[in-house]
Amino acid sequence: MLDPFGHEVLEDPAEFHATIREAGAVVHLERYDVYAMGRYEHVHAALTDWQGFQSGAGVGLSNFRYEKPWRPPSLLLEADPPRHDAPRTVLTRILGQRALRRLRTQWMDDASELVDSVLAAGPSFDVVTALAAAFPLRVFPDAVGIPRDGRENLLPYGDHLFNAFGPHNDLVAAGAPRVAELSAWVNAQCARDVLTPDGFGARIWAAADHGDITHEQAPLVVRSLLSAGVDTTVHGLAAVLYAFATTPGAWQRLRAEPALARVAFDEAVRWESPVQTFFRTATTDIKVDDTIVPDGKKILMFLGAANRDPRRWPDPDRFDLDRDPSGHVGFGMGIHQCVGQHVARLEAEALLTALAARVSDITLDGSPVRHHNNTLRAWESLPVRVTAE
Ligand code: OVV
Repeated sequence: MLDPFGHEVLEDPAEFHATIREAGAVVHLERYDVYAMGRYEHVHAALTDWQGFQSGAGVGLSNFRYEKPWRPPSLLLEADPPRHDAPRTVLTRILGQRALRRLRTQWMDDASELVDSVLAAGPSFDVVTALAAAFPLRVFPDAVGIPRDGRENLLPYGDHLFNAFGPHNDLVAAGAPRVAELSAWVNAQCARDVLTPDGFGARIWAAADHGDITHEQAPLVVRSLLSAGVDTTVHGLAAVLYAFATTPGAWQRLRAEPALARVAFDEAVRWESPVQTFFRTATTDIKVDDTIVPDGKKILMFLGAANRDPRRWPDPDRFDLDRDPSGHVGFGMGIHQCVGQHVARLEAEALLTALAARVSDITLDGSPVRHHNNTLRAWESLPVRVTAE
């Protein structure tokens, strides 16, 4: 069978995903001695069963029962209840919809300003660098409260982190030379005295003062924001812009009904699944259909395959603004479901709203180029041409 982390599959995983789904509810991948799931029903069930399918042994290929993690494990992503729960409760509050209301006006203005400056430079541009990367990098680090210096490290750090959930292939090797430098920079941004007094970071430290988490936990919770909050939103925004640039009629539909921006983003997260995979680890011998997954074995969850499972989604390969995408597993499912999803949706809403107000058409203007990553479905460049009003 093909390598799920090989360049052929990373370039276009559709066929491989279909093979995994057709092979059964769960299949053994000999190459890595792991199990794999690609059907919506079983991926959803496993993600919801945190007792049977744990995260505490790591959500990458590396099994923390036997291998030392490359960085101190995340207190959220790579932890199980009860240790997982206090940090999760803190971030749920800090990143919740109510807490984000104070950012909304500013982010809408920032998006308008960014779109204006991009359009001023001409109708053709790379939408990845000009918008999908530029917008999160403009608003998110400020919202966390880190200093300006060194922000160019955020995307390379995230790129390596998401590669590191996969096997030690060429992608991981290519990132290795900068790991120490990038990690040192990210870790330094988590200290209380470098964070602004009113951002997400400061609120995490305040939660420690309040006794909700310990002061030892606070910097690692800040690290989760810097780890999970940048590359994911960049490629989520790239996904929705790609969807609009390649789906006839979709942009006109959004222009007529700008309130569709949020559901469009969720449909793009389903359709493209910017986070393609995470692993779980069996906590006991677990029967899935007729197969026993032995205790301690890793299970590779194909979120991207589940999100296009024809057993669950009619015409799954179609980006469809008339579909209800809720229930997709692009943000995960269960107790680990993306705690930052409201931040991501607000970024998307701001950017799409600003763009829809000024642009009457968006089409591809050249060949898009994929960026290969062991976990992320990403774009290197997406040349577009727009009609500005
Ligand atoms: C969802 C996610 C991805 C990467 C890192 C983390 C979380 C983290 O908590 O560090």
